[in-house]
Amino acid sequence: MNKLTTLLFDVDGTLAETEEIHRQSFNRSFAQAGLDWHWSQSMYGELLAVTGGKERIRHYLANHLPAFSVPGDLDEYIADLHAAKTIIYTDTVAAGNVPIRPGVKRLIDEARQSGLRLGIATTTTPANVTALLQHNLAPDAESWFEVIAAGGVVPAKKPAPDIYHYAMQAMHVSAAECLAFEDSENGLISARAAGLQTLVAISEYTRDHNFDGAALVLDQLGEPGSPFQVLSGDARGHEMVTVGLLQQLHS
Ligand code: XBP
Ligand code: MG
Repeated sequence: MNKLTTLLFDVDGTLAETEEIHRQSFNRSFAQAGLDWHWSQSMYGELLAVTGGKERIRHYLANHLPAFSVPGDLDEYIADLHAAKTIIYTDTVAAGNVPIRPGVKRLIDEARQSGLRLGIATTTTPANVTALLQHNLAPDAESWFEVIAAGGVVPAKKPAPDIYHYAMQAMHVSAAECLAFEDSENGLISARAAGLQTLVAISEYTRDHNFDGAALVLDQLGEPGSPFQVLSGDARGHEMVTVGLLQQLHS
């Protein structure tokens, strides 16, 4: 029986409720570019089915604005818009007002103290991860993670398993000794396809996602005095996600 040695974390929706900040950053970048595009929360909830900001803009153009004539090269146009969005996003997050989700810091501290190894596997742009970790978790938080696998380092984004394979290869670990943390259906599919047992904590934009195959589905990771709610699976009598619960889940 493989011992649990490694925890792999998604970022958006898992470490913090960042998708709403992404949505607002997209809209501000559109306005900045003189475009009258606007992604409402319900529209954004639908567009989240496409992972990756550039891919999401491309999908929006193809499916919602087929008549829009792009000035010049489409790839360049999307990349420029996305680069502007990323600056707006990282500036917003670097202000340090993005609360890390309940239980995340507590669990990461406990995991580090108990010698578990940590990695990140996310679709979002690396600069976004740096801004979130440094300004909202701890100035040295990036160093807590042996690998930060993010964005375009792999050919295919979630729900493809590539980013999780990349993270495990970089850490020289097998899926059997890992446990993944996700918030979305695409993320769960990606982790499962990489052979990973996965704990889901639903987020603002993923309440109605399908989480079949998750080891445990919760509303949050829980804090002392603020127990999690089990949405599916067996939490073995625990009220917050601890290393002890993870080891029980893993075995
Ligand atoms: C979620 C995503 C990302 C973000 C936007 O990432 O799909 O694309 O929505 O970030 P995660 P970018 O895997 O962490 O849940 O614009 O940088 O792509
Ligand atoms: Mg996510």
